[in-house]
Amino acid sequence: MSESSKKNSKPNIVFFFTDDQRHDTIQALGNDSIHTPNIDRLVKMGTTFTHGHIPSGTSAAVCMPSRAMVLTGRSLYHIDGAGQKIPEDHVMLGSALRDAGYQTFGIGKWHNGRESFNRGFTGGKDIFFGGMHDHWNVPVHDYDPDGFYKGRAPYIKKFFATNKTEHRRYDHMYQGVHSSTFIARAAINFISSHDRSNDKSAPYFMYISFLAPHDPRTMPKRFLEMYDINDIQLPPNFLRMHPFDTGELYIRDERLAKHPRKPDEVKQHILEYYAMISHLDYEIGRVIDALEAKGDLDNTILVLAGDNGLAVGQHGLMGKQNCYEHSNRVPLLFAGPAIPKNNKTDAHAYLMDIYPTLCDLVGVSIPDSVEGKSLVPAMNDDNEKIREHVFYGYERYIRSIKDSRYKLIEYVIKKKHTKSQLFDLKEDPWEKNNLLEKEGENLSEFNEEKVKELREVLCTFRDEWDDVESYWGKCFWKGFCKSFPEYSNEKIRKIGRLKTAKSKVHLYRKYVGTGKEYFYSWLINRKTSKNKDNTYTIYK
Ligand SMILES: [Ca+2]
Repeated sequence: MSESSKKNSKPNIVFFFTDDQRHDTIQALGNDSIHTPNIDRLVKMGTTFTHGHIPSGTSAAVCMPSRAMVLTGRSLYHIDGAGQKIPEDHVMLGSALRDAGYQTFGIGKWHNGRESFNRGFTGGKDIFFGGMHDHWNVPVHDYDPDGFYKGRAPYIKKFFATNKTEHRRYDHMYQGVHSSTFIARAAINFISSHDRSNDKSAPYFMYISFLAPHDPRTMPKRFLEMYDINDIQLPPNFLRMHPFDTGELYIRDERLAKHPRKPDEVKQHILEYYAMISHLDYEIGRVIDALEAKGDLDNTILVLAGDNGLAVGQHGLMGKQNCYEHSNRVPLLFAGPAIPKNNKTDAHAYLMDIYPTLCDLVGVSIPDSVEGKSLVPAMNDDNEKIREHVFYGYERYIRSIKDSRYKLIEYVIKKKHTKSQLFDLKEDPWEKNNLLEKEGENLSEFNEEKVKELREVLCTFRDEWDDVESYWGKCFWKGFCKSFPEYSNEKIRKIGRLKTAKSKVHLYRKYVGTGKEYFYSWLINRKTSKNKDNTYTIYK
């Protein structure tokens, strides 16, 4: 067999990556209120990881570290900063597949720095560099083989406040075409033009990164009309206000609905969220149909994953800046050759496992820089749980750990440990009853032991994942160990004042949503000094 025909025998890979889609927004997985016939089809075609997770995130823009973990297969504190860019020694999924003979093609949202895009992809279309946008006017780029993406075009950023036309970096825009539609269209065009019968033509890895269902929640009207507000139920853990400070109660996402939350307003948000997912589902269906029409479906591995969850009214929250299950569990499913059909597993998966899983499935060696684990053993064996515990860390405020049944969440606000929550997820999957609160000072022996056990495991993750090496970890663990010195170690005792970094974080938070936040969040991990004119000198 010649080298080229050997390469050609590998299956294609099509990766659907959705933005802010919670794990339970798929009808085939038990949500009767939502219409997702095409994702349901994927569920039947393959194996669903009902417990796919992100380990929360180091930025309020949780998407950014989450995507960096997917693209590099690395854990939360081993990506660069909060994932604003991807260093060259973190071999990206696209690069690994490209080196193994794949044609790699990227479409849609890219949240991890312009310079890394071409390291992963040999081609692409309609690339959006950024976090979120009005879905009907998305500034996008054609693929630039030189990787500069220099195109500039007129853009009115503040259309309420000024008639001034600015310029920003993009080269075209499909006014009035929804992001999910033009992203699916680019994928379909790629599929129909790709010819694998040609000897020079390789199998492809297509990364289809949607901007939906991230807000602003808009979609073609017919998808909105699928839903009746009277059929929408409030979640069982709906609260008008979150009962205590999480550190992020008033961040942008939390201001999408009024405080205190009103049931009718929350129901409307849920309806629009579902309608947007139904539209996304329709567009995913068009791509699957195109694969089928081309005769590629039987020789293609399909992946669907969401980059983070979303509260939408649960626990009195709207966003994803917390460590509850709704914000950190995501859809994760695989279909294709050698993947068991109509199969579900509750193995503890992270999104960083997708990378080694795909390598494993197509026989490509996993680069040393990858930390995730192949999920293939769990596809074929119900007893294989991949990992015993799942760790979550949100910014500098929250750390959490769960085993197959219990979950502990710890909060450090304003440098002090303020709260512990222990949930029995088997009896209380909606995380409503804090077992520690119910008992007050008189903890049952079991719960006392459980907290102790989970704290020990949390500290193991802290040390193995190098949480304390990050600015966020320094803040959290310094505060936590002030209350619980028994969990301190040499590194934590050595942490000095975090004053300089704090002022940078303050600036970061001040600029959230303006585009400058990425600069400040990048700055946080750099050794800098502040000058008199409020600029920074950066030493490395
Ligand atoms: Ca997201």
